[in-house]
Amino acid sequence: MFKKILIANRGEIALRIHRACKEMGIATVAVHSTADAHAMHVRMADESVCIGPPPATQSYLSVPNIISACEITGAEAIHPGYGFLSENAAFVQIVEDHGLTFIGPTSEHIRLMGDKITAKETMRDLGVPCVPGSDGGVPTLAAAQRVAGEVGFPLIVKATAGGGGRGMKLARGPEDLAQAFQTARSEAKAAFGNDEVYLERYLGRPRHIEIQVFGDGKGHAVHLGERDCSLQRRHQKVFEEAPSPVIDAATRARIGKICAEAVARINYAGAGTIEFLYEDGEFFFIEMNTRLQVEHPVTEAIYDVDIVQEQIRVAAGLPMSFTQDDLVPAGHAIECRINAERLPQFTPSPGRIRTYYAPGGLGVRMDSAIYDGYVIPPYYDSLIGKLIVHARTRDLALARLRRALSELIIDGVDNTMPLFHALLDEPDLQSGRYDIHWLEKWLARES
Ligand code: MV4
Repeated sequence: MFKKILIANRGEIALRIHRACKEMGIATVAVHSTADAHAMHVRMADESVCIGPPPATQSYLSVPNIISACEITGAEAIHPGYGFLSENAAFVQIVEDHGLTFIGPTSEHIRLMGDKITAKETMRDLGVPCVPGSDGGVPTLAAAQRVAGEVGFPLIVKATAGGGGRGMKLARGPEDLAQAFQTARSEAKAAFGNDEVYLERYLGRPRHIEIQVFGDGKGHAVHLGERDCSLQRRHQKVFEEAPSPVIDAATRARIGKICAEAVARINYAGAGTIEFLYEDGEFFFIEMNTRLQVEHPVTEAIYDVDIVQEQIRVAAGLPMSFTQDDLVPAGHAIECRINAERLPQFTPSPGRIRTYYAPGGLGVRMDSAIYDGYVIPPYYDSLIGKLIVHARTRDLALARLRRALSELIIDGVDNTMPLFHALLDEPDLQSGRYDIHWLEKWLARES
């Protein structure tokens, strides 16, 4: 096992990784920008290294500075968390070239899934159900029109190098296709330096359901069920739950087995998430994420596993600590993302926290790195905490969430707590009847 791990991230996830390391008897190295000198992850870590000025490009994304921090401290492995360098195949290559271990999948798997066309082809060939659409890239408008003739409308044009909602254009009918195709291409070129696009049938009212998978890199893999992440605003998740209100045990076992077998076949290592759109009882693969996800705690709650500790084990060459038969979900978990943002526009609201009080009690988990007097810097994303509740049933989890939210105090900066109080009063949320467009429509009505 590793003796020392460098955590190449900040905020709540840096602290989350530190906690996993400590329970495993592993020393931690925090890295930080000058803006994060007083951050909790820096204070908790066994050692810390300042890696640059506030802009992430010069600190949390600086590969030479992070590699140097490993060499200075003798850290043997790097945990990237989410965002930043977590899905950067070139970084993984450099880490390995320096004799260090990247805690995550291989650079080849990251590259494969980063290209959305090769990801989809790979998944299709492995038996994972995909959205009907073009066979690979669509180079010309004439080719797009041919695909449209086969697949029908509405269609969505997606950038091969995109993902997470970036570089998508909808064509509702034939009259929209030329514009959608050209705009998607030029936006993809500008955003990613790659103008390749592909076409898919547009699903009108799906849910976003993702399957957590975990592989040992040696042909064994398991699934840890699904998360329902349909409640999103501008492609940012807001509220996630597991299990999904619309997935039963038989359906979970069926799609889970397909996903686990797929990642086993490619010798995938570590945690991964296979994203689906789910409509009318059918799953359609859209993307695979090769990182630890923000919302992993809801899966941890119902499966009683520590996903970060498992990532570290597998990166160290140890076998997984469970088999599929060991993984039996219990109860229901919900996560609310608390952002330092001012409603109703979700305007970033950095500044000093005057009072912070974290809720507690049975089935309540607060993942946050804030504290009384902490100053939220303006340079990074606005996530300041995740409130996760777990209870025996969905109704009990909702009641527990309401109770925990009422205990949570964050004074000094505007934040998204009031959104969750309001959402909990909505019958559609209480009944679990929502799709990927529900939240945006509700927000438009409320404001
Ligand atoms: C789609 C779609 C409808 N049909 N693909 C947006 C993020 C990216 N991961 C995939 N996205 C979508 N792909 C087809 N064929 C609708 C969306 C989409 C969406 C997906 C998940 C969660 C929220 C969303 C909000 C708008 C659009």
